This record gives sequence, structure tokens and C-alpha cells, in this order.
Amino acid sequence: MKNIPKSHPRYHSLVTRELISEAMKKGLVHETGLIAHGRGEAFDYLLGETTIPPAEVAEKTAAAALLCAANPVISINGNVAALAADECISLAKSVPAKLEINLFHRSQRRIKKINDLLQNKGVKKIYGLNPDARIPGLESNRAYCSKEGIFTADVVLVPLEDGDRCQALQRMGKTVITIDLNPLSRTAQAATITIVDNVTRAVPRIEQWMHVLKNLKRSQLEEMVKEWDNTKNRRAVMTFLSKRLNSLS
Ligand code: PTJ
Repeated sequence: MKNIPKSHPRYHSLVTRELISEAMKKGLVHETGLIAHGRGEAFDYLLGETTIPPAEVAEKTAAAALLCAANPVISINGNVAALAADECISLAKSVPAKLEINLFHRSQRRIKKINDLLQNKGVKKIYGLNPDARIPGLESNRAYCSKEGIFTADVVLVPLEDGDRCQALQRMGKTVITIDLNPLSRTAQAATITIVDNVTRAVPRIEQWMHVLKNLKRSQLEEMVKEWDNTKNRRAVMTFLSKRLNSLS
């Protein structure tokens, strides 16, 4: 990281790459996490590496949903642990919400590494270490979860998710908030609230919105969530993207 000059026009992006690559070498991130990161990076580049207006509204609505939740859970995978552990911990404290480790490429070794990272950052209780429930209708390892955590959660924040779990959680009647830079992904299409933004920007923004909204009446927050139209917002993202690409061509 020392070799990247601060003056480099892509400094931030290069540092983030180093971060995720280091996390892979340490065993937190699965090697395919690097590919997922590359895809996200490409979409972020096209979006202008900034929080676009439709994402801002989605972040505000996500904050409202988390404030209304009875048992909110933030799901942590390898990439999220590498890029936004501090931000997720801070959000979890503010809500308050539980943190649960849930991996697609599940291994005890990676679970331990991510658990150690979160513990070293001061998290006392981490869910998902010894799963005692399964998400119905899901074949992948993502199905393993904690009864007290994701299984009984009413609102789940699932950054960098896969579409199958998103749909399975929806079938369980949960509000699913996702953060995914690809507005075309199955996850983006299946979630209740899709935030098309980088996890590194989105999580702190949700937290900022929580502080803004926390004095509103519960009924006002519930109304915000009820009024939410995810398809309309995703369309707004696509319109933003196509206008931006047109303006650059
Ligand atoms: O740690 P594990 O084992 O749970 O595995 C995590 C990965 C990310 C490897 C796994 O969930 C996976 O394969 O994910 P996908 O199906 O590649 O989906 C990841 C999505 O996240 C893609 O649509 C990317 O565009 C998007 N993405 C990547 N980086 C970011 C992102 N979205 C927001 N912020 C990012 N930094």
C-alpha cells in the first residue's frame, strides 16, 4: 500500500483493492470475493463512484426500516468484513442490531477469522458461529443461520448478497435490505429495499439517516417503508446510469 502515491488519480480504488487482496491473503475473503469486488468496482466506476440520488433515498428508507424493526440483523460476509467492518459495527450499535456471520463459501477457518476480526474490534456477541437453524428452500451454505439472529429477524441487511438467499428470506416474510452496486443482479431485483451504492459509502449513510430520522414518530417511519417502491427506485438508478453514460459518450 506504501507503493501507491497519494497523487494517483485512482488512489482510493487502488487502496481498496490492496485492502481486499490483503484480506484474502489473511483468509477472511474467499478468492472469488476478488472477482465479486471487480464486478462491483466496474459498476461503481460507471455510477461515478458517488452516492447517486436514488441510492440516497434507499438509504434513508433502509434507516427507517431498521428503526422500526423488532429484531434487526446485519449479515457479514468476507468482503463486507474486509471493506466495512467498522461501519457495520457502528451501525449495529446505533440501531441496535445483531451482527451475524453468514458465508456463501462457508468454512470454519474463515468464520473464525471474521469472528476474530469483529471481536478484536470490540463486538461482544456475534451470531452465526454455531448455526442452529436453516433458511427453508435454500440449498447453499448460506442457509445455515442462527435461530436468535437471521432466522427470527424481521429486518435483515444483507450487503453483497446472492439472489437465492434474498428470495428465501423474502419468502420467510422478512424485510430484506441489500447493498449491491449491480442494479441488474437477482439480489437487486429480489430485495425489499435495494441500495445501489458501495458498501463503504452506504453503511455510514444509513447510520447518518438513522440519526436524522430517530425523532420521527414510529407511524411516520412505518409510512415511509410502506410507501417504498423498489422497482421504481431501481428504474431511477437505470435512468441515472444511462443518462450518465450518454453524457459521457
Ligand atoms: O464471503 P462469502 O463466502 O459469503 O462470499 C462473498 C461473495 C461476495 C464472494 C459472494 O457473496 C458472491 O459470490 O457474491 P456475488 O454473487 O458475486 O455478488 C456480489 C455482488 O456485490 C455483485 O453484484 C457485485 O456487483 C456487488 N459488489 C461487489 N463489491 C461491492 C458490491 N456492492 C456494493 N459494494 C461493494 N463494495
